[in-house]
Amino acid sequence: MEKTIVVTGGAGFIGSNFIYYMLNKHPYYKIICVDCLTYAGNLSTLKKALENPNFRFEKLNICDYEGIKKLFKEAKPDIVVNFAAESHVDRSIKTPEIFVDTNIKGTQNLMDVCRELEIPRFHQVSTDEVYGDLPLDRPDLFFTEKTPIHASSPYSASKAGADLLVLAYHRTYNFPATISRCSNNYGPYHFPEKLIPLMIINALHNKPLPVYGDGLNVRDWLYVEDHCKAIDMIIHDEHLGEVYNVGGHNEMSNIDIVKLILKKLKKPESLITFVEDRKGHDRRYAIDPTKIKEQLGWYPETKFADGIEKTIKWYLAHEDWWKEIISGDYKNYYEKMYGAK
Ligand code: TDX
Repeated sequence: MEKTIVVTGGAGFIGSNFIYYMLNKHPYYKIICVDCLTYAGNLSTLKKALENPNFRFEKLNICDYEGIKKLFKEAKPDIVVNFAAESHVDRSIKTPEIFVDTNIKGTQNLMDVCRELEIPRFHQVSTDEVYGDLPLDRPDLFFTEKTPIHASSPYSASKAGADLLVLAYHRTYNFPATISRCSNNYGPYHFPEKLIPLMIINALHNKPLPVYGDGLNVRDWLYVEDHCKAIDMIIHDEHLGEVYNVGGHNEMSNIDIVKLILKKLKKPESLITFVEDRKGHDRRYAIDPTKIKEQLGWYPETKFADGIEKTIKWYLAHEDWWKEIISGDYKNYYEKMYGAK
């Protein structure tokens, strides 16, 4: 059956991957991308999608009530998937207010328009960071959907705030929403301020690889396409008010990831530079994905060894994409963040 899906934040990393996934998986669906193209949104990411007659792009901020309402009234989406967010922890430490505006108020605004126009389905893309972190010496502990919210950074607090609003809207107004909380993603179109693309690009330029603190912090990595598959399954399932953790049990320390990237690119480990730690740096994230596996039959398809190989190849083949980015705002940002370290 034909459906219209609005994807907010679709010019960003996970949103754009989701658009390509959906256009391919559901050739009869209409996909509308809403994105205000901040520094992290790049329209060239959607170049191929723009050639597809089932795809349309709208430059709009999710905080713009009138603009969103006008679009939703005209397009009558069946589902709204909210990826739009400020997502970089380090930026949130420097400028928290924009995280509150976009991540919390933007989500509220979208939900209010959806309620008013009785849009049948809303999905909030959240993060495992809302659970805070786990100790390194307790490998037996994982985040489940019942783990208390315990955010560490302004970024994760803003995502947690949005999650609480979504659940409150569901309870109070019977708002037809679901939430997914995924572990760290990697893959094509990952913005070069995040660990994996930053390290690949620095290594290619023989520049120092800045590892925060002791490099022993652990993240649970999932290939972005597996995350897209999980969201596709959730939005096609009729259970509402549910939270699903998404992760592939692939925990790795930052330093091991960095060493692996250097090995794959045949670059020396002497490029590794330990720098001042991130403030409030979460030690370990680890997702228990039992619920989504058992209830929806989701499982991750890409093993980390294959996913990282594909990702590195993608960055090697798409220099144009990331060179354009690092010559712009990103460069100023980079100097501000790392210049003094
Ligand atoms: O230069 C760096 N050096 C470094 O050691 C950068 C950019 C990061 N790191 C470390 C910090 C983290 O321990 O690497 C780890 C990963 O860092 P990020 O890529 O910034 O991701 P993280 O902070 O784990 O948050 C990510 O996962 C959850 C995403 O950026 C979030 O948007 C998502 O919600």
